[in-house]
Amino acid sequence: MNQNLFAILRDCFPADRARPAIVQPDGAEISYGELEAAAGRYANVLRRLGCEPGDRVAVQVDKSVEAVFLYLGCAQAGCVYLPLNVAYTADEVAYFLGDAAPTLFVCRPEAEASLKPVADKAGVANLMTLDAEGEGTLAEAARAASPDGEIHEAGEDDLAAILYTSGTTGRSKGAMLTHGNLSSNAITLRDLWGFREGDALLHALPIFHVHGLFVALNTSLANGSTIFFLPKFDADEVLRLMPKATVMMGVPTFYVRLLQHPGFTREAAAGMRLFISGSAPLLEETFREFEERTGMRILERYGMTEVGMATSNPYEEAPGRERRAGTVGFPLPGVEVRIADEDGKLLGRDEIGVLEMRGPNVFKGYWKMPEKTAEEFRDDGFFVSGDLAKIDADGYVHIVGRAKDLVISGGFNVYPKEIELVVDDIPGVGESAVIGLPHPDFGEAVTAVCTRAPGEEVDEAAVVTVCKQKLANFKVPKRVFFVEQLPRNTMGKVQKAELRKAYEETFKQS
Ligand code: MLC
Ligand code: AMP
Repeated sequence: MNQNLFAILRDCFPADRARPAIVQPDGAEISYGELEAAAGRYANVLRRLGCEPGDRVAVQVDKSVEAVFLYLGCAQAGCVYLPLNVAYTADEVAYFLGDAAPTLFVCRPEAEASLKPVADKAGVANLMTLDAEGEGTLAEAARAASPDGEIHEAGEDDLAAILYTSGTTGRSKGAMLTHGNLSSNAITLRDLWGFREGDALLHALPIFHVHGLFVALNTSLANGSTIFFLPKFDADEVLRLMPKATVMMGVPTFYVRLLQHPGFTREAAAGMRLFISGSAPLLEETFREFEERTGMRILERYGMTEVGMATSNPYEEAPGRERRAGTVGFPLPGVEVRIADEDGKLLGRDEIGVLEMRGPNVFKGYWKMPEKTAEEFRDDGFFVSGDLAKIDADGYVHIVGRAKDLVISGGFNVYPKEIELVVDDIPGVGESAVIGLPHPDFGEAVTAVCTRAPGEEVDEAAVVTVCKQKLANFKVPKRVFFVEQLPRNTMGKVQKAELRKAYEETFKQS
């Protein structure tokens, strides 16, 4: 059987292809038949451009239904989809294109002039455009293409996507995800979360990361559900569409913002059967306030780029198996998780160590980084997540911290090392330490603490200005503090915990 992700999803589409697959904010509908035909057109355009199975297709575009067609067309043609956050700057994109060597790069029309030299330098053969309205040279070519064509015969282990994830060294790694990784996760989540006839997903996440692209889209498509597709999260828009939907997936910031909205009432949520949260820790107070307001418990799950989804609180609640605040639930069916110390020694109940995982969801390795890949896998195939966790007596997994130096802001990962390298380079800065501080909206806010080089007068505004030029906006420090000296331990290592403590009140609400 063809293990191509598109073939597997297509087998799950409703027999009645007139049913709506995607509904746009203005109510315009794309039926499952149209979705299938559009994926075929995009697959044919890719083939015509010389994209062979296994070739990378890098995509940095705004969220649009055409971007979904392109994603599905890519799978159909056996190409490797490589989505990039639209916030990434030309410097950042240059690295991804150079590393992944795509055959095609699709960008926003307004970015074409600045990215053309970047693409040329990386040796990318084709540059095409797609805008937020779904127009551009790629869309034009797709309209002229035939919808018919083969679905490339793929094995489970063949690559379907590469998603870059920053590293603690400051250098991004391309996580290679296979057709089998993506399809197995989609089917498992569809079944676990009780997807059913009549379900409609409220989709307000970006589609360049695991959460919005794979968890939200693939799971819904694997159920033949309707997707209400919003360009971004906007509480008013989400509330306008909520009566038509049954399921929502979001990062904790979505739920914090909904709870701040006076229109988010029990009645507003009455037609919904499930709210799912992930990508960052959901505060217990958000979980409780949500339950008080709506009578429903948010279902928190845990995952990461390299493994897709790995654990989930239960959908069907039963005594002793309810959705518990502050936990990420149980391993998904078919996924094994365990807690080990740094040397790989297994730890017992309630002991805190690093979470390790194994299963059909676990990625194939980092693109062109065999050594890095080997470092992060145990000999028996378990992937070492870098998240600190424990498993309690009832079997619930708790994420209690991170062994990796990572900040998660509004669901986006920021590796301090990457920001420190940029800040340290700014004339006048001596050295810097980047930390995450508690933030009421984003969960954590990126903050830089710096020293000045002797006799220099560099200030916060100067640091922010340079960061804005070089880094995606969500990575730019929300505050920059200057100190005489960074606190260090006897080994000379900067004591970030001490800095976090010293500045912990910075973003607290009054
Ligand atoms: C935007 N900004 C952010 C930010 N998003 N800053 C820090 N953290 C963020 N996440 C910047 C903006 O550029 C702007 O800066 C300023 O902050 C205020 O912007 P805003 O209007 O409030 O932001 P908004 O557009 O509303 O976006 C916030 C958000 C968005 C939370 C809705 O960031 C979002 O959709 N996040 C979801 C991330 C996600 O999908 N993660 C999944 C990763 S997958 P300025 O300077 O321009 O004013 C994964 C695996 C798993 O982790 O388990 O799921
Ligand atoms: P990413 O690399 O962008 O896929 O982010 C994955 C990281 O997000 C994980 O390694 C965790 O640190 C974090 N994460 C995802 N879901 C949760 C959750 N429910 N609770 C706590 N952390 C989470």
